[in-house]
Amino acid sequence: MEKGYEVYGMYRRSSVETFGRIDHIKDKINLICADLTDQSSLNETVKTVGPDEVYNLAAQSFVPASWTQPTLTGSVTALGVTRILEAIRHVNPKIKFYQASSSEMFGKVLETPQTEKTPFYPRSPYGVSKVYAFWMTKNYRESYDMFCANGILFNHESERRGKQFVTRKITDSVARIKLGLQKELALGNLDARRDWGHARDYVEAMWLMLQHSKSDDFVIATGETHSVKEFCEVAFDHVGLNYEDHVKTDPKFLRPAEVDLLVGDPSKAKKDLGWEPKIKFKELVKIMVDSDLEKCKKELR
Ligand code: F7E
Repeated sequence: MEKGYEVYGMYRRSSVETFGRIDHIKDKINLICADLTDQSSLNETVKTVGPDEVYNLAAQSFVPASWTQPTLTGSVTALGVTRILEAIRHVNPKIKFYQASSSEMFGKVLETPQTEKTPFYPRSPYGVSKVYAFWMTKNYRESYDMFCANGILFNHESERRGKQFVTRKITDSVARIKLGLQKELALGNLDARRDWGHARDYVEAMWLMLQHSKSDDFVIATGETHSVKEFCEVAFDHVGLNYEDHVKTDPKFLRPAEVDLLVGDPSKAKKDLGWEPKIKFKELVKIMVDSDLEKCKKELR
């Protein structure tokens, strides 16, 4: 919206509305009800809106849920992308398409750092679905001469992240523990390492990809890797607490297969798009903890 776009958002029907995170802008955007598992609703949406650019950020995106609901994950996260591509191809193949590809495609990494040339080795039904969607996006680019870009985005977080994901789970708990609302935080694998950046920076990269002279694939990352344990250290330390006094591990949060280490090399995005991340690890953690402290204080008031 800041860039002057007329924005349309697609949402799934549910018996209870879940627009909490867009309440402040709901009146300024257009919302259309459709579903990635329903081809005709996608065709109608593309026809009705007549967009110049489509950004597909939709998915069943929680990795643990992809083992308990593997075929649903495949239908939404993998085949859903083919359905959007088909809708675009039939309605207007000139529409530019962005696919949210993921660092989870690298899984059990075959080289470090990971680049656009690193082979994929997904480690979950979610990762496998994203690999399928990546290749369909690339194939529509090559087969139909469509503008289809893949952003291979490493973990991107923010104050608005869902509380199931490890970063927000930690920062929300840090705030609650600091304010006396909670005592302990139970986590799974503290040694997993991720390349964590801020979503605000990464969304700018998505837009830049669609303004580029040709569609391509780009790794979007900070180039730094940190463990879940380090995330805890920095987050608890920010409010004057020691994580070792509060964090415990619970096997319930371990995964059937883990992605141990991710770190991306964003050189190509820097060279071709002039993109660089502005917010680094420690700042990201502090932004998230401060925001959760504010939210909890408001709740208490
Ligand atoms: O886990 C470990 C867990 O769930 C990060 C999605 O946006 O980024 C995200 O996928 C790490 C894993 O994100 C807990 O085992 C330890 O190693 O925050 P996460 P993710 O699986 O990396 C990628 C790029 C996407 O594409 C995905 O859609 O943290 N971990 N203890 C834990 N994780 C969770 N969730 N909860 C724990 O208690």
